[in-house]
Amino acid sequence: MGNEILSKLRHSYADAVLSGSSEEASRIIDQGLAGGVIPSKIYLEVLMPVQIELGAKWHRGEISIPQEHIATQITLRQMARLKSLLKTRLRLGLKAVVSSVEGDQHFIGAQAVADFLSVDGWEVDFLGADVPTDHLVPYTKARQSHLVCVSVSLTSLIPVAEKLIQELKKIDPAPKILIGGAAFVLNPALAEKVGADAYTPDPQQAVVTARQVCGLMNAENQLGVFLRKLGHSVHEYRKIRGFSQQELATTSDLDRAYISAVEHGKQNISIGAISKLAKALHVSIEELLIGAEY
Ligand code: B12
Repeated sequence: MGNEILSKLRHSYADAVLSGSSEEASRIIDQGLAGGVIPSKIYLEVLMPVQIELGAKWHRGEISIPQEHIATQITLRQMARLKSLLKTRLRLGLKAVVSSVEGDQHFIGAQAVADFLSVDGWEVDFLGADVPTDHLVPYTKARQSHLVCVSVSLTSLIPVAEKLIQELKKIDPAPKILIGGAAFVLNPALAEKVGADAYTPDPQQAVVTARQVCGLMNAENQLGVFLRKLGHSVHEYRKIRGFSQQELATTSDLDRAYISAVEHGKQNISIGAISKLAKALHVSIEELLIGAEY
């Protein structure tokens, strides 16, 4: 039943964008949403395949360039709209650069990856199509990005992607590299050859793989990240309240050295101690913890 709805949506959405009707396209997406199809499913299983089919029609000479361009613009607006309906997760405190390789004009797939990473809590710089290697590398370095997602649609540009990855790996500390795009869809083994840390065929898998390659799924690392954020939160609230570490220690009945270790993210703090700190800082435990996530 779910597949039937999606298939109907794909057909009517394709007709709408091919006739150049933005209003009709919007109405069909509304229909899907009203029928209970979740926005990420419409994004990935309606907009993406229709975009690929549309482009294929253009490549086969079945539709004109203006028709393809209008349809693409309509879909880009719907992508933005559906993205805004997806609930953004807590921020991860990690940065990602998403870009098409130099010489590649295709950028819709990269846009989709950027959208899904952003919804998953990454701070994303989406650079779009055809970004020169000798600009992309210094940019990534200056931004201290943890991840670079490279989109390659043209097989002829695989050597360019390989060179780009070599240059990105020279950055200290080197970002993790995720690769994807039409050039690899038929031959995923090529992705390993270019030296990327991982390849995934679609944006939904990309967000999981991005977390894996950046070590976020590692329990010990997660605890370390959480403790650093909690320490930052305690530090911020202490400053707002105008307390010294000693004053906070006295009010919360904890040791000053303990407070210092908490603020530096070095203390595997107990819930009891979090409760004492929250009380002394006149915030709820939730506020202290939510503060820790941002
Ligand atoms: C539309 C289109 C164009 C448009 C692009 C406009 C635009 N705004 O992007 C225009 C007209 C510019 C174009 C031009 C050309 N194109 Co073209 N194009 C397409 C087409 C039909 C659709 C591309 C698209 O938008 N797909 C929609 C997105 C959503 O799909 P996607 O890019 O595959 O992305 C998905 C995944 O791959 C993944 N993904 C993408 N990037 C990344 C990155 C990461 C990190 C991850 C994890 C995942 C990921 O996520 C997406 C969603 O699932 C494809 C066919 C196809 N099957 O894709 C050909 C295609 C890519 N084009 C092709 C060719 C040959 C060309 C031209 C050389 C044609 C020509 N002779 O001029 C030029 C090259 C221009 C250039 N220098 O880049 C070939 C490439 C063949 C190859 N393997 O080398 C393809 C595959 C068509 C074909 N079967 O021959 N094209």
